[in-house]
Amino acid sequence: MRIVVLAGGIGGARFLRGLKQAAPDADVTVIGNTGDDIHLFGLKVCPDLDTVMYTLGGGINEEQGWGRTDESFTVKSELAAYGVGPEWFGLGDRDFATHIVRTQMLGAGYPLSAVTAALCERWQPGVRLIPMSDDRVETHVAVEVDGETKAIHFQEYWVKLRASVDAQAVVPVGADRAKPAPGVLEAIGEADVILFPPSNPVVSIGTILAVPGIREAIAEAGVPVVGLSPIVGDAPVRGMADKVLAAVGVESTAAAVAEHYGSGLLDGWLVDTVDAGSVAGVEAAGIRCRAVPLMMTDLETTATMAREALRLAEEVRA
Ligand code: FO1
Repeated sequence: MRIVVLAGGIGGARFLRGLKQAAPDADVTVIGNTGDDIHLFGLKVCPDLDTVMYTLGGGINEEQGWGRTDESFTVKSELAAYGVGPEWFGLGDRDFATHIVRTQMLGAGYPLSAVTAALCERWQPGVRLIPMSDDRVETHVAVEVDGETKAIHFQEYWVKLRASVDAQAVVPVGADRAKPAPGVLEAIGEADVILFPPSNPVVSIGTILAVPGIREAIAEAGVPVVGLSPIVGDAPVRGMADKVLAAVGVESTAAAVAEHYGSGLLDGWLVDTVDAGSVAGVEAAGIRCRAVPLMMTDLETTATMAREALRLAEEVRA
């Protein structure tokens, strides 16, 4: 079975680990979000691609869900000694190696998709990880600080400000001119099922869908598209998705996220059992809906979630 998964960072990566457990023989292609990418110290950092690669490759810092395990921060502290920041973005020594290799290959003319494939040679994530685009896309957030509205990089909003101020707007800069990376549209066209894991619907999955051609390819793929709600009991399971949902006028409920994606895109939607009351409303919106446990507390629980998503896809296909 060929499965295509649109993935952001931590939630998407954790789900993928369960999916691999649930469908070990499946051919999984992950279309990764690159809107979180940031250029620091002359290096290109791809947080969501790295979180998927490290998580599935066994190198992730498990409790953080980002960065490497057994990390040290000698380079970061030496940079700080030179007064070179930013201090607020924690790049570890092991992680620096990934960004150096990536930036070196990009400098040599390799596209991001080829660089990602090369990095995955080491990590063997067990899925094909393709960035949504080889073109530069960076999510910026409009915030009001000291009475003036300004656009800041998503990482500054997310990590430095901890999303403590309201986002007036969230803009994936460059998305409108970006092209799907080689293999993205082909993977969607050949998929037997397409999954939206519990990633951030705005800055992760929304950014991938903002690349012209991707949303259309999914809508026209003619195969079941099933999503899992990142919102449980009116609150994001992790992260601050509610902050960016508000910026696009979507309330922080499992049903609202389904309707935000729309029945033109989604055929099925899994909500957590605490949101069982919203099943009827989602079904009324033309999206098949089931309530199952959605807290990814351990590998087996996550595998069960993935099985439920695949089961719903078969129900939809029937
Ligand atoms: N998130 C934080 O909350 N604090 C950090 O210092 C931080 C550093 C960092 C370094 C590399 C990397 O790949 C990710 C990092 N993240 C950090 C997570 C990152 O902001 C998020 O993973 C995504 O951008 C959101 O999905």
